[in-house]
Amino acid sequence: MFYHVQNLINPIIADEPDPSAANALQEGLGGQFGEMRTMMQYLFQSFNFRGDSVPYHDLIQGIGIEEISHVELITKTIAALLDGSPAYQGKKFETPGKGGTTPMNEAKEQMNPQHFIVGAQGALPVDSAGNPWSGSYVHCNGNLVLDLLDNLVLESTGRLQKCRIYQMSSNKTFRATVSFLIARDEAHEMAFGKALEKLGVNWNKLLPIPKFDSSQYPEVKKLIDAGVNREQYHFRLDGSEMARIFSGPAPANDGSELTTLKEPVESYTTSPGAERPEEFSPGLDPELQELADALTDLKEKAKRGQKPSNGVGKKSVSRK
Ligand code: MN3
Repeated sequence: MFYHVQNLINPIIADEPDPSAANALQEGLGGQFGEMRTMMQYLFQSFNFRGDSVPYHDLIQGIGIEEISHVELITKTIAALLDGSPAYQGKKFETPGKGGTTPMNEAKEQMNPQHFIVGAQGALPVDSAGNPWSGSYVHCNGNLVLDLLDNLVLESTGRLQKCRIYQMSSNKTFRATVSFLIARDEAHEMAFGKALEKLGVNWNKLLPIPKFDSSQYPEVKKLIDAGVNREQYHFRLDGSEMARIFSGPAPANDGSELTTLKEPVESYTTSPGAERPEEFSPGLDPELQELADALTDLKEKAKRGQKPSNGVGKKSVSRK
């Protein structure tokens, strides 16, 4: 079973809305090599795991759990890039719409109008061409060696695609998330590479693990310098054997070392999106809002000048 903390694994940096960048990022979420696949692939492999090779199980499942946080991060990043974009009057979208009879005029010009018609300015479980995510992307072969090889290809291809996506926009919201995911993909390449190394693969004599030098991207370099691409979290409260694999020299053969940690050193607060009246979202009229507020102690405590408690979901129905 699983628990969660209502924090993000990496901060979302504020910048202007950029719906085209949001759409490019959909490939990293719902594409064939995106975060939804890595999450489902590693979770299915760990849930179907056979035999008693606990360190391999713990490695695959620990990474699978991290991938849930990546799906969360990239989803919220896409939403942040979309949020408010139809009414945005900054330098990129100087078109009519704001305050007129067509407040969502800009939406129909975007790469994927479903972001506005279906998703209320939020992320969708689709790729950058709008194809729905498919369970057939998930490879769970029931064979440890084959699964590890498949996972290494998945992480390498995912990182390659994100290195391409990085170059599509200089938007800070976009680049912060893409850069973090690039650094973490590299850690996961090391994890599956190391697991295969423990089963006898000698990367020096076989093939190098694919190298796409992302250290040329300043945001990625900062993370690499901090060692983010050489650590892995196991998230297991009852003791993990992941460190029996993820430790010692990295299979990149660059002199770096791998470190297993219980969880990421830092996590970052997140807040729900603003209301979007043009999307009828969340769509609570005053009567319904009152009922929703009755479930929270926010307004009551605000009246009494007390700090509201930190309950998850409470903020989402509050109005100032
Ligand atoms: Mn990932």
